[in-house]
Amino acid sequence: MPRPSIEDHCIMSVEELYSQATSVALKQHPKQTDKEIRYGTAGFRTKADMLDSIMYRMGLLAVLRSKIKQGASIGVMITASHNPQPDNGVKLVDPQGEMLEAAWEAIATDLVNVSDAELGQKLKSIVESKGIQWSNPAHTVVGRDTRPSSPALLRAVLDGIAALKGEVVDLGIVSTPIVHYVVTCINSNGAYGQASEEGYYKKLTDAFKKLRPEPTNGNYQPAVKFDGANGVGAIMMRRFIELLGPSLRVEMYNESGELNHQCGADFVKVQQRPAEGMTLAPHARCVSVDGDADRIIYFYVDDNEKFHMLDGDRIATLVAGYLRELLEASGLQLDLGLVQTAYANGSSTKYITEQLHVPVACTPTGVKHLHHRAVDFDIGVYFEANGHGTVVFSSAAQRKIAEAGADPSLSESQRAAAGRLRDVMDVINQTVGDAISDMLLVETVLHARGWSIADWSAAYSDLPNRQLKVSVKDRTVVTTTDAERRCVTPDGLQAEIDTLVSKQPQGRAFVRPSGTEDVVRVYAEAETRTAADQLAYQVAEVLYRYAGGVGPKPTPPQ
Ligand code: G16
Repeated sequence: MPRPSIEDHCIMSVEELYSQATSVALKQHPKQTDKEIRYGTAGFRTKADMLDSIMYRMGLLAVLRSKIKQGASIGVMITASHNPQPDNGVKLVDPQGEMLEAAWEAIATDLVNVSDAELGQKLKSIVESKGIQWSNPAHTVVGRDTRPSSPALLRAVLDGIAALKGEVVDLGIVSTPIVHYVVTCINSNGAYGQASEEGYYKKLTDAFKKLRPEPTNGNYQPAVKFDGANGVGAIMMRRFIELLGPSLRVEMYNESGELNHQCGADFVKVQQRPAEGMTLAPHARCVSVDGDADRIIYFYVDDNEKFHMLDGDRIATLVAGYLRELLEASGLQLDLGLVQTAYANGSSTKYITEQLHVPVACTPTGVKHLHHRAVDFDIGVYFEANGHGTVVFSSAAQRKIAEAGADPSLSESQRAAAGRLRDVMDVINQTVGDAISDMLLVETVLHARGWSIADWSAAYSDLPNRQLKVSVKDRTVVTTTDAERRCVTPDGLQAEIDTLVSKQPQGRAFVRPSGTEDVVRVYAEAETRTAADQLAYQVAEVLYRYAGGVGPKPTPPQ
């Protein structure tokens, strides 16, 4: 539909806009199903052909969200990230680049589930109950991943924004972190950086190159093999390669096949093997990103072709250890903490607390939860084991770091450490987990330490672990507590899991419903590979029985 003009805005009353929103829904974006859909771990996600009306309504909601934030820009990202290519999804980004506020997730769920005929009434009730000032402007920033379904879904989002007369900046095909970055830049009037895709590339690469005038150091070699998951990460990396020049040589793989198919960060993490389509070489650093480039996993094969994975836990420990050293060297008294989820390998948590002496917090899955907890620290490092995470610095910490870099009362080495901390901050996309920013951060730390990937891997040994998925009739029958480490329902399931776990040395296992796929996830770790695989299978088997499994039953490990 045509974009609104200023005249339209003045002429149409609020009531007319509600009825226009309803009529566009009925004529162009009718509701496709009565099955309830919820705003999950990372927005709405399902098969792409079920999403048109949801996209339209999220366009409407983005306008209301911007109005309640006095016209601040709100991001809309069309992506299903790690999910298979036929899926798609949408998530909203709040003004400071953070995920949508939890209370509005419920509003979003309500809005997409009402009938078309009730849509105008629902919009009215949101506006009235939230006290939204209709006269406020509304600005949105929209991006999409490379899925074939994304252009049509974008049109639905734009129709939703237009129906309520919102303004839109369409970034085209970009990663999720770029949408978060641009939203933050616009709303900070440029204080966070230049509000464009090009501004993003430049900020990260300038900071990265500044931190390593010489590309080599000790065992560190400036070369990586990059698995782009056949998605937007590969497109972005091409631009990074031009700007990085010799400071980091990047060999590209998986640029244009089926998205996330046998490659990408989720495949490598869950399957515990290299992405397909890559030419491996002993000890070469390989990185895999996911479908919207907000997660990253490192891996390599050794001289015996044995696969080694360095996941989000490893990145978190590497980064937290380095930041702690810089803090000590600069004499800055800042509170550093690390946030993980139940998926964090038991060895990583032990290493962080016992060797690094950095406090650890645990939250439910979903970067929104980790981010929320991380901002309680002056410097909060948060990572999910699946490679999703970043570092956040409080405003006070940023100010103290900047001041220390120029404080004449400090020694030269203290000032240098504070200056380095300030430059490291610029490589980090603090707004959200960002695969490429995280990669540049890891490369910065490895370079500073003069480490090869094997040196990094030697810090501690992961407990063998296994993740499985179980399909059940209704995954909401599984509910959890204690940061998803224990399940509450179905009755009796946790007691069975406890019994199974108690039989395995260093055993740990949990189950939780996925917020992005129609499955219940199982995680198990134990002292040996065989024990971890066996425990995961046994837990999947009891889950299948207690939670109404459908389709093929879990099969014992070979
Ligand atoms: C999303 C979330 C992550 C979460 C992942 C899996 O990642 O942003 O925080 O770990 O889903 O969630 P679940 O286990 O609930 O399906 P992505 O990369 O797919 O957006």
